[in-house]
Amino acid sequence: MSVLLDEYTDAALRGDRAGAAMLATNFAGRDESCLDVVTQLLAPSQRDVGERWLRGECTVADEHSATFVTESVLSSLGVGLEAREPAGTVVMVCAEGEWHSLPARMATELMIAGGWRVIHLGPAMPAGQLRDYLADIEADVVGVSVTLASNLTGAARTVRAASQAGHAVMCGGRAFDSAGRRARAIGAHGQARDLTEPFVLDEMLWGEPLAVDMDADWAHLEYQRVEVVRDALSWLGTSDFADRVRSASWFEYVTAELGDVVAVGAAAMLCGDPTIVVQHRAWLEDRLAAVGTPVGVARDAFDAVAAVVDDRVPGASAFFV
Ligand code: B12
Repeated sequence: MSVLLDEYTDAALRGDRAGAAMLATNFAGRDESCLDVVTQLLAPSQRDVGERWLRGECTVADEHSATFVTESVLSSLGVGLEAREPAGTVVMVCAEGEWHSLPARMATELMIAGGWRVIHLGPAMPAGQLRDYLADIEADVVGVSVTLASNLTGAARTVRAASQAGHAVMCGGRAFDSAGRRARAIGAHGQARDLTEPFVLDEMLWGEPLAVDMDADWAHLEYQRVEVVRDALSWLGTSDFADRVRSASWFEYVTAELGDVVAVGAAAMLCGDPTIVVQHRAWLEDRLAAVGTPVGVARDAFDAVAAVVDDRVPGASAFFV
């Protein structure tokens, strides 16, 4: 299997759609539901692409290329297999700010394979527009996909919009923890378990959702993200950081990374889950090491935010240590 997976991933990365499609078709064989080909080939392949990018072995352009190929393969497998009498209707959407749409696409195909009708709304849907749309829609559940933990705050707005429109909300995606702590904290009614088995909605819902305070410190921090990044940059300017990060492109990069650090901090505050920051820091260190960034940049970024953030949101620094 791992040979086939490598062959498929290599084909996807070089944009060889025909080659990848052939490998997927061979793999699918008589599995008309496409469940296995998604969970055992396409999803692992995309995760592998992510690991290769993380190690600096492929570029963002390669990621886009692989995504195009795998999206094409996914469509060719699923179209025409919709149930005549669906088990129910799911509206699938990516959280506000979430541009990773392929995970939601895969989940959609898996649910369709399980006999559900799915209305798929795609990436980064603004919460207000979603609420208006859902007000006129009949569905059994709204599925919200979140890949980056930094988008959990946007997801809280998405979940609220769907709830206000009268729908139950089920979350899914790699931003969530297996215990469901983060999904509960953003006000969801439930969280998807593994989709390797047919989708059974009742098993994924857990009753009354939590009321989320949308005007709490996490929201204040999120709204002041630009200001916190600016303060952090001037704090870094007073250290020897500027000497170590010499070129303008590094400066741009650090600015973007600082924005992400603030965003994961806001997500950690929202969910009451410091592991969000810990995981992001470990990931950032791995990525910086792989691309040869000056040692200590990740530590500097966290130290800078921790040093300045309390001036804007008192007590927030506790989430950045
Ligand atoms: C392709 C890709 C991209 C594409 C996205 C294209 C697209 N249309 O989706 C592009 C190039 C745009 C991209 C951009 C970025 N990406 Co990216 N990306 C990926 C990659 C390689 C694959 C994503 C994918 O297709 N996953 C498909 C499957 C594997 O996802 P899954 O979450 O397991 O989904 C399954 C279940 O969770 C479930 N599910 C998912 N959602 C839902 C919802 C419901 C309701 C239900 C029931 C189930 C369900 O069903 C799915 C199928 O089983 C991932 C690696 C990874 N491990 O996912 C990185 C990854 C997510 N990206 C990453 C990063 C850092 C980025 C960038 C910040 C930098 C970059 N690489 O360019 C930008 C940010 C863009 C932005 N502004 O948001 C990191 C995130 C790390 C972190 N800190 O969390 C990852 C993990 C790569 C890595 N290993 O470091 N990316």
